[in-house]
Amino acid sequence: MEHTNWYKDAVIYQIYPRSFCDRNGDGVGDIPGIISKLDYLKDLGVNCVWLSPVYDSPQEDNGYDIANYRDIYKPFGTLKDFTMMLDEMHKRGIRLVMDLVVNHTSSEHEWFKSAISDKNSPYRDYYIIRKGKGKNGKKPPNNWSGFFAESTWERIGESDEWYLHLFAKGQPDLNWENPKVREEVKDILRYWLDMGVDGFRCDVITLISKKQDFKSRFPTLALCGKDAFVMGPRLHEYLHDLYKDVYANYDCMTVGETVLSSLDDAISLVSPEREELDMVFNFDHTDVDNHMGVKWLYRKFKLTNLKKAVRKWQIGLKGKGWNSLFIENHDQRRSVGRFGTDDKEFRVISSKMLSATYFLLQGTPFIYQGQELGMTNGDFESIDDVVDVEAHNVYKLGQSLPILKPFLKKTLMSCNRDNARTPVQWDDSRYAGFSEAKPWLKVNKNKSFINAEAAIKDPDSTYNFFKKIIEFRKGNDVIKNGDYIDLLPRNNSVYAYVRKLADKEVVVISNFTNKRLSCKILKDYKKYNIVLTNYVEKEDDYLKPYETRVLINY
Ligand code: ISL
Repeated sequence: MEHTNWYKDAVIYQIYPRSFCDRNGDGVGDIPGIISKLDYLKDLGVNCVWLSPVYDSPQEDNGYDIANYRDIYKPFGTLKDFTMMLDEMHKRGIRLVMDLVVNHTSSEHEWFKSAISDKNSPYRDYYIIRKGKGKNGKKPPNNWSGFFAESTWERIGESDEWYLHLFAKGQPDLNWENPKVREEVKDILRYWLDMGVDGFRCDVITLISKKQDFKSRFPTLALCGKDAFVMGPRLHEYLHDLYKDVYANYDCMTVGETVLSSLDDAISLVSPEREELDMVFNFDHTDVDNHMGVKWLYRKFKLTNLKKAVRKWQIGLKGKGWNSLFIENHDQRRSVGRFGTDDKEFRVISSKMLSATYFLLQGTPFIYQGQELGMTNGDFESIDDVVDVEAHNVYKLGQSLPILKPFLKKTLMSCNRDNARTPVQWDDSRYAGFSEAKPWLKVNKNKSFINAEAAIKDPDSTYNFFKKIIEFRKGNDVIKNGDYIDLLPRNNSVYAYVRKLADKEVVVISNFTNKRLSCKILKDYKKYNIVLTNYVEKEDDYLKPYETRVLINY
C-alpha cells in the first residue's frame, strides 16, 4: 500500500481521555465525551487526534499499563463507542492515531498473571525474569534504576526470581527477544489498523530492546543502566520488522517517543529508506530548564539554550527525516508560565507568542488539550492534591533522602505531570463543564476566566489565535519545506527566525521577555506584511512584552 505521508500536512491534537470530557457522570473523561467535542476540534482546524491510551487497564499509570490490548477501559466506554468515535472523526476529516504501549504491559495482563503464577507457563518468557542475587536470591539481579524513582526489579512472591519494570511495579517489561512477543504486537497493530485507525504514537519505543548481559552498571544518580536499555542492540531490527510486516500494508503513520535519544539516533530511526518510524518526539527543547534530563533538577531558562536545541533538530533532520513539533504533552507541565513566559498578567499574550514560535518551524505540530485555551499548571496545594504515581514515588524518595528535599521543595508541585492533566476547562461552571460529578483531579480555580466557552467568543483569545495560525499553516509550502535560519542565535531576549523557500520567506520575531525592547532586526523586515501578531498597536523599532510578529514577503 502506498504511503501518502499525510502526516506531513497534519495538525495533531493530543487527547488525554481521563481529563478531556466526562459524559457518564463519574468524574472521569470518556469516549462519548470525546465524541461530543469533535465539532469543537473540527472548528479549531486540527485534522488528526493522538489519543492517549483508552485500553482496558487498572490505571496505575493512567492507562500506560494495559491489561487487554483489544478492549476499552470500561469507564471510558465500549468498543462500540470507540468505533462510533472513529467514524465520527473520519466524517469530519480527522484522523486517529492511537497510543501504542508495548515496552511493557500491566501486571494485570493475562500474560503476566500466567507468567508469574506458573513457571511452565507459555507466557513466562514474554517477560524479563531473572534470578536474584545473594542468599536465596533475595537481592535484585542488578542495580538498574528506572524512570519512576524506584528499583526496576520486583521479586516474584517469595521466590528467588524477579521481573524487570523500567516504570511502575504494575508495568512489567515485555521480552522482545521472544519472537512470540513480536508476533503478538503485530497482531495488536493489525487489529486496530483493520478497524480503521490511522497510526500509532509509540510509547518509549527506544527502550524495547535490552542488552542481554543484565549486569550491574557504575552507579549513577538517575537511570542507572540506561546504556543497556536505551536504543538497545536489536531496536532497529524490531522496528523494521513491524514496518515490513504491518505498517507497509496500511497508509498509516508512526511517531516514536524516543526518550534519551540523540539526533543521530533519530536520524537512524526516521530516515525513510530505513522503514522504521515516520517521526520521533525528542526532548532536547523541554530539557532546557533542567539538569541531566531530570525535570526535578530545575535549571534557569535561557532562550539561547532553547534556540540551540531547536536549531540542532531543524537543521539536523533537514532532508533526512521529518520533525515533530510540540511544547506540551501529558508528561510535561504547561507551556505558559514556562520558557521564560508569564501565566498571570501576560498569560494570553505569552501563550500566543509561544504558539507562533513553535508552530511555524519545520515539521508536524502537535497541540496538547487545553493548550489552545492557554490553560495553566494545576493549582495544587499539597501532594494530597496530586494523583500521579511518579510524583508520589518521588515524594516518598524525598522523604527518605533529605538531601533531595531542597530540590524537590520547588519542583514537586510545579513540575509533576498532573499539572497538564487537570480537567479541560470547557466553561465556568462548578466542574468546568468537564463533568457533573467531582472530577478525579482538581479543576483549576482559574476556570472562571480560562475556559473554552469564553475563549470561543473572544476574538482575542489564545484559541482564536490558534485557529488563525492553523489556517495560515495549511497548504503553506514555505512552512512545510522551507529552510530554517536562526537570525539571532546569541540573543537571550528575542527569538527571530526565517523560513525560506526559493525567494519566499516567512519570518517570526518573538520577544521572550516581559519588557518592551528595542529590536534592530525589525528594520530589516519593514517591508514585509504582518500576517499574525498578538498586539494591535505596533511600534517600528520596539517589541512589546512577549510580542510576536509573523511576517511574509509574498
Ligand atoms: O514524564 C517523564 C518523567 O517525568 C518521562 O520520563 C516519561 O516517563 C517518559 O517520557 C516516558 O513516558 C511515556 O511512558 C510512560 C508513561 O508514564 C508516560 O505517560 C508516557 O508518555 C510509561 O508508559
